[in-house]
Amino acid sequence: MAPKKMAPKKAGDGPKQPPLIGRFGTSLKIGIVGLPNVGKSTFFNVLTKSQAAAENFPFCTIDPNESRVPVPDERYDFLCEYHKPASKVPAFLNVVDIAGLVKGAHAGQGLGNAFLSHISACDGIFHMTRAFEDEDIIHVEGNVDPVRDMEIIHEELRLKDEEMIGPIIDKLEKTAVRGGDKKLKPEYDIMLKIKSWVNDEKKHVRYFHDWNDKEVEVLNKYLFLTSKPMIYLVNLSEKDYIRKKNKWLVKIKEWVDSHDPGALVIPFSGGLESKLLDMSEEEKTKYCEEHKTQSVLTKIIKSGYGALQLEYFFTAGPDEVRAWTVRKGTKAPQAAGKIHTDFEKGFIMAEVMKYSDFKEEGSEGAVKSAGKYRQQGRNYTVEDGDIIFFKFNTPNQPKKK
Ligand SMILES: Nc1nc2c(ncn2[C@@H]2O[C@H](COP(=O)(O)OP(=O)(O)OP(=O)(O)O)[C@@H](O)[C@H]2O)c(=O)[nH]1
Ligand SMILES: [Mg+2]
Repeated sequence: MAPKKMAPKKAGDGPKQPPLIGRFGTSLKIGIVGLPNVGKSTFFNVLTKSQAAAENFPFCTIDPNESRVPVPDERYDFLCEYHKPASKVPAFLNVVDIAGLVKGAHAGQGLGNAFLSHISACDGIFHMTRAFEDEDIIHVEGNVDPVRDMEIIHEELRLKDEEMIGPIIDKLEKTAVRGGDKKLKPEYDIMLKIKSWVNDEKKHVRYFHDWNDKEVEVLNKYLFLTSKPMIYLVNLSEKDYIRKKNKWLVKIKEWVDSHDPGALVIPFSGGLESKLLDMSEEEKTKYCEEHKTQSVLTKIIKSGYGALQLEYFFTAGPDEVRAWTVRKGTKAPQAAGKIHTDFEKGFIMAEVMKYSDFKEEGSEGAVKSAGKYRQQGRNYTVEDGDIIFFKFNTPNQPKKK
């Protein structure tokens, strides 16, 4: 059967995505960054325990500071409910708990350089800031002021980049300007632009959304701290979280809008989330109804995953329901390659059902009769939530997956 040619569907007409700066690959991680004592470890523990307890996945704790958190997804739940498969594998977000950064960290204060190298190993940042008052919990800066705190963190990361940029330019100058290696001249010019942006304008790399492809290539080579996507988590007291009121919220939002346009700000309460975790499902529901509130963990996990520019497709059947993580914009053969390299090498076609069609029609057969089961070729760009069955050739026996 010849694969039908389909025009790839446009991936939504939403606001323009910032350029994809960062490591390639799909085993990316997001680090929790902030001043000491803002609630990072509390949040990390909540993340780790909540999901691990619910599904009992093995190997969720990678080391004491790193864990794989399953990404909650109704579509995945529905597919598991439908197929009742022997094996279930959701998508995971890798989260790293990083020790608190203090002012002067870029210059080595408070073990600063070690912390900064932990951030460097991450691909995205949950920037946690404290907006809860509690006299028993010491604040390194003496009082609660999340805007000042965000400035401290931003500045430490920027200064670290500044420190990196100098030697890169010196080295390029030696070879591309004074030396004979003219090939490196474009990189040198781009580095000058990055330098003027970061060192002179004192902005984060991420702030600028219009880096062109050549510039992104250079940025991907150096992976500056300020190019990593950030999501701002505002840790509120339970009371403030429930009443959705806190004197800092508007100021934080304004600050983020002017220093990191487009970034998400998510208010949450570490206190409430830990409390909910210790309750049974029933108690939790009752408590949330009584207080007209709900946990925001799902939103945080999904946003973190999205910030890394990851998405997943499903393979689903009675043996296994599984979410496969790919970079946004991945083509069908490369997506197949996530499952097995043979799938990519011998790629014939992808048979694709949209999740919404599956849900609506009620079965694979019904999707087929409705003409919504599509055969896609090599140029098909996989979309989040696609349910895919790959057909492929191998020199050996073709194996079904
Ligand atoms: N009142 C209140 N206390 C909190 C909240 N979240 C964390 N704490 C307390 O704040 C203290 C520090 O919390 P951690 O989660 O260890 O803070 P951290 O950001 O990991 O600190 P470092 O690892 O030292 O950078 C602990 O005593 C927590 O119990 C919260 O939402 N409300
Ligand atoms: Mg901690």
